[in-house]
Order: sequence, then structure tokens, then C-alpha cells
Amino acid sequence: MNVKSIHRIVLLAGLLAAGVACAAPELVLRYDRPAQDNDQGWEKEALPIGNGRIGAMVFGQPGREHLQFNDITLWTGDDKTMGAFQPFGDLAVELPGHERGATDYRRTLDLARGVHTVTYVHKGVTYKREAWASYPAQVIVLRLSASRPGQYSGSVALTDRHGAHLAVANNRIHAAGTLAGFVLPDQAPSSNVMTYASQVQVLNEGGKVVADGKRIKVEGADSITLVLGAGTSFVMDAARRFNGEHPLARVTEQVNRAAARPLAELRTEHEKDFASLVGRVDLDLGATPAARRALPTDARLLAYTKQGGDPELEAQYFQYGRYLLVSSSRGSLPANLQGLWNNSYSPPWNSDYHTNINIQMNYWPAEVTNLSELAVPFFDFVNGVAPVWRRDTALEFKRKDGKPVRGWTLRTESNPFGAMGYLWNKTGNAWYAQHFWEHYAFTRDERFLREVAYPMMKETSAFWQDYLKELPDGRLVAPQGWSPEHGPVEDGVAYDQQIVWDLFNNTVEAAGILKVDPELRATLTRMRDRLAGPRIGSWGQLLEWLEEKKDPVLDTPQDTHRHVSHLFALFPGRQIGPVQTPELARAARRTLEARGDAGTGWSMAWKMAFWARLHDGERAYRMLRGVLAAPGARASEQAGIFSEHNNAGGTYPNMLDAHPPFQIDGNFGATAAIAEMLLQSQAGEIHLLPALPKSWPTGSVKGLRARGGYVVDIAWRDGQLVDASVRGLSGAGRVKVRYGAKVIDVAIQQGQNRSIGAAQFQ
Ligand code: FUC
Repeated sequence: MNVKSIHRIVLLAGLLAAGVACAAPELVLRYDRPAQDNDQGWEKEALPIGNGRIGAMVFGQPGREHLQFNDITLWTGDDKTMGAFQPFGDLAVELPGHERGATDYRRTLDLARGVHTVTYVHKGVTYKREAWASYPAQVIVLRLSASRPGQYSGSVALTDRHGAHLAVANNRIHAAGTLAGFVLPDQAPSSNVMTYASQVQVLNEGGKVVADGKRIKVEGADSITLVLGAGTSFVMDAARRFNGEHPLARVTEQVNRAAARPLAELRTEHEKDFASLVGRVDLDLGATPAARRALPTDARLLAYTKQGGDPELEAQYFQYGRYLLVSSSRGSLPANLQGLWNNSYSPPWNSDYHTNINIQMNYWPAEVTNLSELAVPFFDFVNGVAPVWRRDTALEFKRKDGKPVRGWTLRTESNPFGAMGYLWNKTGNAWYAQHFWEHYAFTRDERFLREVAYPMMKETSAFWQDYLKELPDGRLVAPQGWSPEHGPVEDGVAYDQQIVWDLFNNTVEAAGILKVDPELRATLTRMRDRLAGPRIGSWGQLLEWLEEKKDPVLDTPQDTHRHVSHLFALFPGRQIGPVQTPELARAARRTLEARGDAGTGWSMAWKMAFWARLHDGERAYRMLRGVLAAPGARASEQAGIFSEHNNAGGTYPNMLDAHPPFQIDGNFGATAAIAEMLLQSQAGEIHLLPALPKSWPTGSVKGLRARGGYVVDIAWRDGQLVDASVRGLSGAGRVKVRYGAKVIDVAIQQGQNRSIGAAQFQ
């Protein structure tokens, strides 16, 4: 044991002796009342559980437990019509008598174990409910128990949201149906013939469980366990028109298997599985005063909105983002605008895959917060749907010789069958390619690079080789692009230019690593260097379009549009940075200052990441205060902190991002941005604490990932690095590590854990 660890133990013992609680935050959201069971409550108060494919919002009312459940693949529409992501059904347990007189009510969501719990006391009996969505078992379990036997009498009902036939037999309710012919009033008819099924099995200890019309009646049970399964015939295969087998047999088997296993085993399996993902990163941003910590999460959020001063809540919010990714992106389609939670037939923007920031932001935390495999649904989706995108792209985009361009590109909106809607967002393809590359950069999985990422990057590069246009001065520009949702459609918008630069730059690097395609490498290098690049405008801003606009608003310091897409090169790109390109970084800062801190959730989260990349911890932190504020509370404005904030973004009592309505990208973006404040690795070096704010004077993070295949732990005190450790996951190599202005060179063997002390940077 070295001197430092002895020192730490002494320090810890001292803290414990002084009665100071350990600062590692409790990873539990807590409430002292149930969620209101209506649309408002669904969005703002109910708590989400999910296994990446199926999930539910849980309300926790004493008289009625309600799980509004979904399967991420249940979509209307087809490969030509957008349709919308659909709510699946509702599972309700009615407990007559419990609706009044419950005391000691508590509702919690345990982020580390993925378990939702409700407890209350009613007529001297303590009732407990636990709900979780198991990935290994592919079912949702709801367990109701009590401190005294024979207390459960009531009923269980399953409702299907698309009018499926219900069958009730013994202790089981089935629903099976098809979306064929199902058309919403505001939607075009489609060829969708998806089938779906859900079912619940009710298991009792003590008492009786009997079918009773459309319900199952429970009489005098000691405890009951509900095992819920759901699925659709969706398959990620364009050749089968995304439609496979009827899911009834599969769902029945999943439910039967789970129902036959001991509950404790089912639960332990789930908790282990969940913890194996969430538990990879520990974040300690400092201790919250005990009185604040004791508040329920909703009250705590309000107090935070007014006064800040709750680092444990901030760390919890970071872990919540990771919890949400684990719950909405595993083994099926990628997380959509609302993850996999949606209770509406016509959700905002169809709860779709938006290509101009939203789906990308969903995946920003995946690599850096050590949840790499959760990005795989996104890659599978892109490859699975690409045949349809190719078809539609070939119809629309021709080369000079009249032949269709190679590859595929995207419109702003898209669904799981390949249909696209709204205006073209042509560099969406290259932005997607960045995710493929980043997966390799963080994991060093060379097989993934060779077999999955590089072919995709190469095809996307081919699209841009065919489609770029040459200006008279020889520069290359993306023709007729749109800086997302802002300004005109024209040649060479900065957003497009930067994303194509990123694509070519990464593809050149990938080809080099794989030692393939030397000619293509040379061509793409030349083309990259001929792209019209980032430029600085008359008031020191980074130009959003090829030429500075002469417009009353666009390109002026008065322009506060929420999209700041022309800063892509700063984040998530790597073309601009304060160390490599200080002048352009200054221009990016000027632009950000003018755009202001207001915005929707995702907009604020993106700005937070921009500030982190500019190494400005105070500004990044200020954005976090905005993201994590109660929407509309405006209390922080009164305190003069967010004078220019509008009330669009923020965080609801259930900690979901208020867009409004609830939109999950803000949660994911802010989680990634917190990671960016503590660790960056895009510039060929591991940068420790690049944007540490004063509000986090002492803390630690363990388990973040850095590009190059490293796991990084960092500890700091009084705003200064104490030590770090860098573990190499892939081959041996040397890595540069930066702290402040100082860079050191560290040799790391595969699997080796190198400790780095602060003294090495002096
Ligand atoms: C983009 C944004 C909107 C919204 C939508 C889903 O169009 O500009 O704010 O997030 O996506």
C-alpha cells in the first residue's frame, strides 16, 4: 500500500468519524406520492422501466397499479409512409379499498438494479410492489406482497390499445392482433400487416385466482406475481418487408418460462444483468447536505432549480441517462424520441428516428460512459433499413452522367421500415457513419471496423464522392443543404461541410488501420482538404453558411435559434478545438455566446457539450443548471442565473427531459456532456478534467471510456487532479495524457492499469 492510499484511508476514516456521509450518490429516485394517472402524470411523474425492447411507465397508485407498456417495434406505417410509434397496452391491478387511507407511501426507482418499488401502509398492513423489466427473461414482472397473509383481493386486467381479441383462461389473459387495416384519423393508409401479442400470467401465493369475464379475480392472496410478455412480428430485414413470424408462440414461451422459475432467481438474474451495465461507471461529484438529500426527488429538483447545490442529484441525473439507455436500447430497435415510452396514438414527431440531431444524441453517452454494446441496435437499424434508403436515394439523386449516386442518404424524419419524411438532411448519412467509427475508436474492435464500420463509411463516402460539387475556385461543397431547421437551402452550409470532412477524415484513418484501399485513401484525403472549411465572420462568429448573410437576423448576434449545427466540428466532431485550432475555437465561442443558453432540452444539452469542448467548465455547468431545472419554474431566472432562459427545456419531476413534450434526447445529451466535462479523448490524447466547474471541487469518476480502448478513473480535490488511472483494453501502446497545459506520454500494456499522479504534470 502506498502513502497515498494510506492517506485516503485515514481521510475516509476521519470523514466517517465526523459523521459525514459518503458522497457516492444514492442511485434511487424517491417520491412520497403516486404519479397522477393521466396524460400529464404519464409524462411527468410516472417512472420508466424497460429491458431495451419492452418497457412500461409505472404509476404506483395504492388503489390501482398501472403499467402502460410498450414494445419498441410496434409501429404503424411502412417503407413509404411514416406512421407512428404506438402505445401497446395497459396492465392494471385494481385493489378496491386501497385508494383511500394509505399512509407512509413511498415510490422509488432504483437505477442500479432497475427495480421500481412502491410501499405503503393500509389498515395496519404494509404493502409492497416491485416491478422490473428483465432483459435475460424478456418479460416484465410485477410482484405484490404484504406483511400479513391473505390481504390481496382485487382484479387484474390487460387492455390492448389496438382492439385485439382478448382471451381469458384460468390465470392468464392473452391479446393477439394485427395492425393491418389500422389507420389513425390523421394518417395515410399503409401496407403494414404487423402482428402482435401480449399476455399476462397471474401467480398467487395463498387465496385464489380465477378468470372472471375479461379480468382475473384475486381473492385473499398473500402475494401475487404478474408476468407480462409482449412482442410483435417486426424483423430487421428489408427483404422480408420487416415482417416475420406471429409473436404469439414466442411471447407465450417467454411468459411460461419466466412464470415457472423461482421468483428470487428471476429477480437476481435481472439485477445482476442490470447492474453489470449501470455499475460500470461510478460518479461522485461531491456531497449534498443531508437535509437536501432527504427530500423526495421532485422537491429536490425544485430546490435545485432555485439554489443549485446538489451535486449528488447531478450525479444521479448522469446515471439516470445511463439507466435510460440500458432500458431503451438493447437487442431490438434503437431508442426513439421517447426511448421506448409513448402513450399516444399520435406522439409528437411520431416518436420517430429524427436524423438531424435527435437519434445521434441518444447515442452520445453510449461509448464514453462505458455502454458500448448498447449502440449496436443503432448499427443494426442503419444496416437493416439501408436497402430502402438506397432505393429512395437512387430515385432522387443523380450524378452528372445521369446515373444514380452510390449509397444512400436521409430525410429529417425516418421510421423503422425505411420510410422518410420532411426535408432532406443529406449529411445525416455521414453523421451516422461517425457513430460507426466512434464505436471502433472507443473499443478498438478491429473486426467491427473491417466488417461493419468501414463498409458503411466507404459507401457513405461514395455518396459524397458522387454528390459533392466543385466551386469555380476549386473548393468542394455539399450542394443544396440545410443547416438544420434554420435559414435557406443552399450550397456549402457549414454543417454539411464539417460532417463530410469528418466522414472523409475518419474513413481515411480507418482505411489506414485496415491497410486497405490505398487509392481511395489518397482520393478522400485530397477531397477532404479541398472541402470549403470553417470560416470566421465579421463579428468574430463561426459562419453558418458559405458566405456571410446580409439578413436582419440570420448570422447576426441577435440570432438565438436553438440549432447550432455549424458547431458540429467542435462536438461531436473533432475538426475544431481550443488546442489544435484556437482561432476557430474562439469563433465557436463567440457564436455560442450570441446564441445564448436557452433552448429545448437537446439544444441545451448540446450547448453544454460545446462548452465542455471549449474547456469552459463554468459555462457547461451553467447549461447543466438549465437542463436540470424544473420547466417553467423560472425560479432561477428570478435569482438572476438564467435571465435569458425560456421555459422550453428542463427536467420533469420524473427526471425526464422536458422538450416539451418529454423527449429523451436531452437526458442522453446531458449525460454525455457531463462525461465531456470530466474526460475527453477526441484530439489524440486523453484529457483529464478538461472542464471541471468550481461547483464540483472534490470528486471522482471511475470507468469512463476513452478513444484508443482505454478505461479511465480520475480523482480530484479542491479543483485539482489528485490521480488517475488508465487501463488499456486493446493492444499495447503509448498514449498521451493531458492535464491542463501539460501532456505526458504513457506506455500501457494490454490489460495494464497505469496510475498517474498529479505530480507527473508539474
Ligand atoms: C428537430 C428539432 C425539434 C424536435 C424534433 C424532434 O426537428 O428541431 O426541436 O426536437 O427534432
